[in-house]
This record gives sequence, C-alpha cells and structure tokens, in this order.
Amino acid sequence: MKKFLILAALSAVLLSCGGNREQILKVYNWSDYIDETVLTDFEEWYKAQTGEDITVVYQTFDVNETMLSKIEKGHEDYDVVCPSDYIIERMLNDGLILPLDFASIPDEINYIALNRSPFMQQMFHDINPSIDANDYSVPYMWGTTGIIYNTEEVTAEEASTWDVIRNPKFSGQILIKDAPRDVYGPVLIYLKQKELNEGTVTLDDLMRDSSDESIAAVENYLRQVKDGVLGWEADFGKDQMTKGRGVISLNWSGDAVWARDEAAEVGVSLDYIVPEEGSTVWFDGWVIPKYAKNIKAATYFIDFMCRPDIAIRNMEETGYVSANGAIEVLESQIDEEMDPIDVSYFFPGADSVCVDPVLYPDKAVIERCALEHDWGKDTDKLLAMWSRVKGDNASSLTYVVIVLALLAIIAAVLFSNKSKKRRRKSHKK
Ligand code: N2P
Repeated sequence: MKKFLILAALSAVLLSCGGNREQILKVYNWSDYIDETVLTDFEEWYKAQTGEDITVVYQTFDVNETMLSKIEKGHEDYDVVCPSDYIIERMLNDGLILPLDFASIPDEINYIALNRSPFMQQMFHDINPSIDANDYSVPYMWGTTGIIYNTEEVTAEEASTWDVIRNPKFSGQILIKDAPRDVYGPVLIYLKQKELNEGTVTLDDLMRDSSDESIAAVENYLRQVKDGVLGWEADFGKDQMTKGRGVISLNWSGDAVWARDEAAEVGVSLDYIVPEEGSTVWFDGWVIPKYAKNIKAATYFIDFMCRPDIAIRNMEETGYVSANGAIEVLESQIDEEMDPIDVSYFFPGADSVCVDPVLYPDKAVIERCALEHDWGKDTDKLLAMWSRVKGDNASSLTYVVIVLALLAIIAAVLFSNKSKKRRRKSHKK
C-alpha cells in the first residue's frame, strides 16, 4: 500500500511538472479491492506488449457516490474506474462512459473475449436492455449482500432473517454498511415479504421502487435499527468483526470471506448468510470515463485484469469473487472440505462442485437475489433519507458541543477586545 501511495505522490508530481500524460494510467478503484502487486506486473506487461512505458497512478474510494461525483461534477480525468451495477447504469444513461474497443487488442491476449462468463454477460445486459452495458464495461468482481455473524454469539437461525439487524439481543453490536442502496434493497425486501409471497410484487419491482411510501417505510424501520448500531461503516466493519467488536454486520460477501479468514487466525469464529427473505446480487465493472486521457492503456489494463492468473490473485488477496468465467478460476477454488453445491449458473455444467458457498452461492440462493437499478433523480430522495437516519444518531451531542465551542470562541474574542480597549485607555491616561 505504502509503495503505491508513494508512487501516486510521485506521479502527481510528475503530472504537475508537465510529465507525459500518455505514460500515466490513472486507475480509481474501491479500497482493498486488488492485489496491488498486479499493478507493477501490468506496467511490465504493457511495455512487453506495446513497447511503451506506463506508470499506474492508483487511487481508491469507499463509496460509489464519491467516485461518481468526482467524474460527474469534477470531470476528473481517471482512465479506468470500477463502479457498481446501478452506477454503471446511471453513467451509461448520462453518457459518462466511453464504448470499449477490444478489437484493438490482439486475439491471443484478448483475455476479455477468452474468459467471459455467460452469467455476467446476461447480468450486464439486464442493466439496460436498450444499451448493452457489455459494450461499455467489463465485469470485475461480484457477490451478494448478507449478514456476517459471530457464531459464538449469534445462531445461524437468528442471522437468517434481515430482522436480526434490529434484534435487541445484539443491540450496540451491529455494524451496517454505509451504502444506502445496499441497505435499502434488503430492508424493503424484508418489509414486503407478504406481497412477495402472494406474488403481487417481484424482487425486480422492489429494486426499482423509489416511491415515497417505500422510502418512508424503510426510514421508519431504520430508525428502529439505529439505536442498536455500533457503526455505519464504509470499510472498517470487516476489521471490527475480526476483533469481536461487533457480532452482526450487514455486509458484502467478499468482506465476509476476508473477515472470516482473518478472524479464524485469532480464534474468532465468523460466518455469512444470505437471509431467507432474499437479497441483492451486485457486481462491479471496469469502465473508461468520458474524461479519460489514456484510452489505449486503459483498454489494456481492463484486459490484463481478465487474465485468469491475475483474476485469481485479486480474488485471493481481497476475498471477493472474480467475474472471470475461466475454468482455471473455478479449479483454483475447489476445496474438497466443502459440501458440493450447484454453481452451474456461473460455470456451465458445474452443478455439483466443492467450492466455498460464500464465494459462489448455490443456485438456490442466487434465485432469491435481485439486481439493483438506477433511480435517476429519485436517488436524491434516498440519500436525504439516509442522512436523516444516520445524522440523528450522533447529532444531539455533536450539535451541543459545536454550539458550546462557538459560544466559547465568541466570548473569548469579546473578552480580549474589551481588555485591549481597557489597556489602550489606561495607556492614554
Ligand atoms: C471492497 C469494496 C467492494 C465493493 N472494499 C463491493 N461492491
């Protein structure tokens, strides 16, 4: 990490001194979402393939919306970014991403074409049936949203419902991902169980439901949740769970794998479950934003990320699951200690393989998960609700402290002015 911060700083200096932008590739990705040694490998590979020098400037974000705003409002010249499904949809609708030109990459190193997963292609296609997102983005990682739980404190049964996040038994020990859409979706699915079971709504309807009534219902629910919340976390939840500082974490499957494996080393036992009521399945994909300056290197970078050995390294480092459909990737994950499950939706024919079900959920789990969709302008309503819910949490005390501090500053200024005047008066006398 340090090495890349230094590299980023050096590259920023290089750029500000008029360095050659064609030799810089600016990548903006989620934090903890890559094996950073692959960045150096890319620089070497790129040189070998094209004869050109390249330096990767690597920056990270924790929240989709931060990344989007830098591009949407700031017009920042990142060459490659990694948004989630509904943000790809939004960027696509707003003309913020460029079509990809993979034909420019020689066939024998065209890892994108060689390793596509039909499941991922279909998911990307479903983002927007009228503009095929496969022409604009390449899947990177994917997973589900669910519950990480400490198996010594919480039973699998307790964790198998979304209602566990307001279970008073775990009050003060619940971590919630600071990702409004990824919390809204599951909570709405929970609240609409009756309608889902009666068949009057579908999971897909709920993923598109930005009505005032539904937002209000989720807000009301989250207000009941928040008293028991230990933290709204963008990226520290997994770490807290490994230290036993939380017993429940509404989180992504990749963080679950990372946390479970780290925790095991210090004797803390964690597991992950996708609650019975259903959930969201998400994926993140590489795109080249409209303001990119190095499209050629960006295209090669995305391609390199699809090389199976690189995909495997990224998976092993982060805990997340590659969207790569290569058989080598499946083979690298076979673990005879696991029970056989059906992952034929992802690897055709693999209907009974021993793989970690947190990484590749069984087909039955995927069938109760839905893809999130962009809400366009209605997103603002959700973000406003989210800050109302979270903001109230720390606010009373915070506001009192701020007001007291301001009063103290004003009093100090008034007092010092008065004494200055007094001193001047006595001086004149
Ligand atoms: C990893 C972030 C994963 C993003 N820190 C999940 N969409």
